[in-house]
Amino acid sequence: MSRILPVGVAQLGPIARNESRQSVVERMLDLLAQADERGCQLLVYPELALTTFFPRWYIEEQAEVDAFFEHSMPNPDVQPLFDEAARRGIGFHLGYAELCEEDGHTHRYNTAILVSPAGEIIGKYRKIHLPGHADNRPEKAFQHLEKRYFEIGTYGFPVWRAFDGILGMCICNDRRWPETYRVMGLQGVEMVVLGYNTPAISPDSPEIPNLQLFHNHLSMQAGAYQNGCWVAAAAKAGWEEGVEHIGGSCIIAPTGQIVAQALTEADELISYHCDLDLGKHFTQTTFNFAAHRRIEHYGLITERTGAIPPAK
Ligand code: CDV
Repeated sequence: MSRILPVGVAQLGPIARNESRQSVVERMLDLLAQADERGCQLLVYPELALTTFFPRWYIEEQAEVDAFFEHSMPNPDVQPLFDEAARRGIGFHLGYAELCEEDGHTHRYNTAILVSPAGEIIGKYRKIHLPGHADNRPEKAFQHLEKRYFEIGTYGFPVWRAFDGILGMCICNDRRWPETYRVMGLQGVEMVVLGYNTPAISPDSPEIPNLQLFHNHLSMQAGAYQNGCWVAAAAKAGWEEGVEHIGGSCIIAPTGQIVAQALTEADELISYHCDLDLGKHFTQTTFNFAAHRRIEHYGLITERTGAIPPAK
């Protein structure tokens, strides 16, 4: 019996600093209704989907920063999304800024959750590869202060049995690291869902212009192919508070091919009926890990963080 999972990716256009969560949730509900029309059972929303991408600003006042965080999930602003998705029987992935009390301390994470078609939180992931810097760099056209506002995720890269398959999550910059996919691949992941906010030009890592979209897809296509899994990725796109973000939201097959891709930099739904068994073609042949991996030669990957070239 084939396992076809109809998946939607809900790209969001820009969210202004003063746009309310209620307004954003309305936009998300509209995309949810479109996903329902297409028969989707799972809908993927972007990273930090409920607010503008606030890490671009150095903000002194902690209370002002905390206003961008969700203090519980679901909460009254997001409850309509949980209710409507459950009413329609659609599960979803949602990225948001999480503020929580654990071990008697306040913690802040860049978080994503996977919600079942019945509206229950199945899994939570906290971003591990936090890009940018923690110090104020006012000379930059805009900043990237994830290292200031978030702690490193605490869960590793777990996977969950859900949607009749094995699903995992990562967030934005995580998608550029092969380790992200491989750790999930070693748990038999069949689909990785993720959201991203990627500036078209980043002042911290200026690239040759026009390559951001290419590198976005290159990383995810490689991760999908090398681990025999699907990748469903939702961008927050377009000009947000003076910064242009790439779109390019996509669904990638275990073949490494992009099977659906957003055309705009606005709110847009893409979808595809994903055969969760397709990855077996790779995980039972070229990428049969048990047969072919040589872990006795991979020690440096966990022993060493930065590259150390041989002495001259
Ligand atoms: N939100 C992100 O993690 N963005 C990074 C940018 C800063 C390079 C990304 O990898 O897309």
